Amino acid sequence: MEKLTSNKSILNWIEEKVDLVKPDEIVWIDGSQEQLEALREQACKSGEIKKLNEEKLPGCYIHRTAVNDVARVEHRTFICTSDKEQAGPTNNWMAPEEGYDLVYSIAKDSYKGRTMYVIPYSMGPIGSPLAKAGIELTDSIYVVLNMAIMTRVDKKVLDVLGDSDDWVRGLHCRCDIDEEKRYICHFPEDNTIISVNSGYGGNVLLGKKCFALRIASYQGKNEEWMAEHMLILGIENPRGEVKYICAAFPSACGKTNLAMLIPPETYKKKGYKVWCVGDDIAWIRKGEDGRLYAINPEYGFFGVAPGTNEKSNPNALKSVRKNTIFTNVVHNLEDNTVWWEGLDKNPPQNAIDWKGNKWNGKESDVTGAHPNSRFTAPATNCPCISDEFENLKGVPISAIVFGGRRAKLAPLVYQSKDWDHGVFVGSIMASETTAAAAGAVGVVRRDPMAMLPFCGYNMADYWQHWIDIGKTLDPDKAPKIFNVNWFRKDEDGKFMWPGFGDNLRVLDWIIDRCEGNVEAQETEIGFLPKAQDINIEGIEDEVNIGSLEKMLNIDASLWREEAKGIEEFYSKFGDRMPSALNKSLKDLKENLK
Ligand code: OXD
Ligand code: MN
Repeated sequence: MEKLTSNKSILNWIEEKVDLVKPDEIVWIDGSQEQLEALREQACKSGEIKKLNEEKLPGCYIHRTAVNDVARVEHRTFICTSDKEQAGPTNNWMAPEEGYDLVYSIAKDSYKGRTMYVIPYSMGPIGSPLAKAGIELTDSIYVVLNMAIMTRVDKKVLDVLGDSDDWVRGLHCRCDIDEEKRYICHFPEDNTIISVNSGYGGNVLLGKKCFALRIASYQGKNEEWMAEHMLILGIENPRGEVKYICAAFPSACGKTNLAMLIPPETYKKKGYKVWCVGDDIAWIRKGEDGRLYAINPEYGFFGVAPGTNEKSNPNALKSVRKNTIFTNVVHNLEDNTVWWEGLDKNPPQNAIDWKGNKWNGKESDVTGAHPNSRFTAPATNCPCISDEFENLKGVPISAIVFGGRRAKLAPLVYQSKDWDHGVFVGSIMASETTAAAAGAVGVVRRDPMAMLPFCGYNMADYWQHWIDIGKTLDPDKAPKIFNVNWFRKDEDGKFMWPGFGDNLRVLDWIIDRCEGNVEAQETEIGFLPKAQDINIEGIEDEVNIGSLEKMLNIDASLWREEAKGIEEFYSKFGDRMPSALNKSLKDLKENLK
């Protein structure tokens, strides 16, 4: 087949990999609908995917992964840098030579009898100065079809790249889906990712976590930009002005829901709108005017299906009605559609569960969909996708928001004192575990900037990079940094804040702070709202000034305990800890005395 480029660095690299894995055939993916349609047909014939009801779910397909291959495998994910310290205490490390030897020995000859698909793709709008190119080699049509939704797969990527060798190399080999030989290895010094023995999204859609976070965070450090695990949303006020917020949350905190939030009635009536630019990843860089600009490097949503419903996220439901791939959800045989726990109260009676077994929703005592079952949907399907989604310059960021799930500790919202203190607030992010994850409930897990599994280098150096970026910004133009906690509980263990669309009320205060429109009170941990400044019009039966005051209360003894936990966490990083963060911790302890 015709090669789509004459770029030597690409052709040489592919030739080397062909020699290694020995495919029967090589197919270049040009991103055309005809080619993708032919691949869908082929995958339907082989049973890799199944076509769903064309009337109800046009262009949609369902796929099941192997039962041992349903999530990212952090314990088998490696950062392979020459110096172990570069990967830091929070990453698994291997020396590059050892990493290559290991994955190459597994990948060797593994494409025999198979086809190699060459996928040229762009993370970010093609031609944007913030975008980056990648090539993924894969032996899975499922990966090709998902990449074509999640990234911009197009021959144009190669035309724009020309002869440059600034592109990320990705090799994916399904091999035998052997858990014991599953490795996701990153070689940041060579812009390379190699993934073997998996067919599950986060391990094999190499543009997403592997490139757009792990490799990109490393690139960003060297090129003065930032790759962050953040949603991007725009809030339009009744005057038609839109302010953009980037927000980072650990898993199980409703990030995709927040990214597509529907304003409460009172806000809607006044003319407020919320626009989604991205639900998972933001690439952020200083623009010519000195402000920080963000793009969403992705082109689709790879969202968790269970729990997605008309109340939690109506816009996500609308996004998955066409041209979507569902993975590990229930296949409803009654009308050839899909279902998952938490969609509605009507589980199908005649269905196939995520493991491929017959399943009857009323009688089965096992869940039908895997808790980490997913939809892969084009971002442009989303009813509230921002007009700026394809803007080559990105959107200017007014605020950065960090969050976590804390029953008693963190107030509903607080603002950091300045940029460096904001970096501290991000670095101490933590979440209490829920029943959704294996292990004990309520255990505090530190997840700085929600980047713990995604930072491609030493986390202490990453914090220093944040501080260094701050130094390049005029304080008037730097985004203000906040922390939110939607999950504060009362004495009876009940959530005090209604959450979902009502979270806009908190974002509203945040934007007011950014605009200098509202006063705040200075406390031990930062600036807090006065209870009366959070707009509760329309939810007075759920929230009142008294309960708001409780949600904004700071329990100094709990915070003193927290400071100990932070100190312990920081101690893992030794002398690499940025002095600005040590200082913020010292100040916090002083304030709490
Ligand atoms: C994701 C994750 O899949 O953060 O987005 O795990
Ligand atoms: Mn994520």
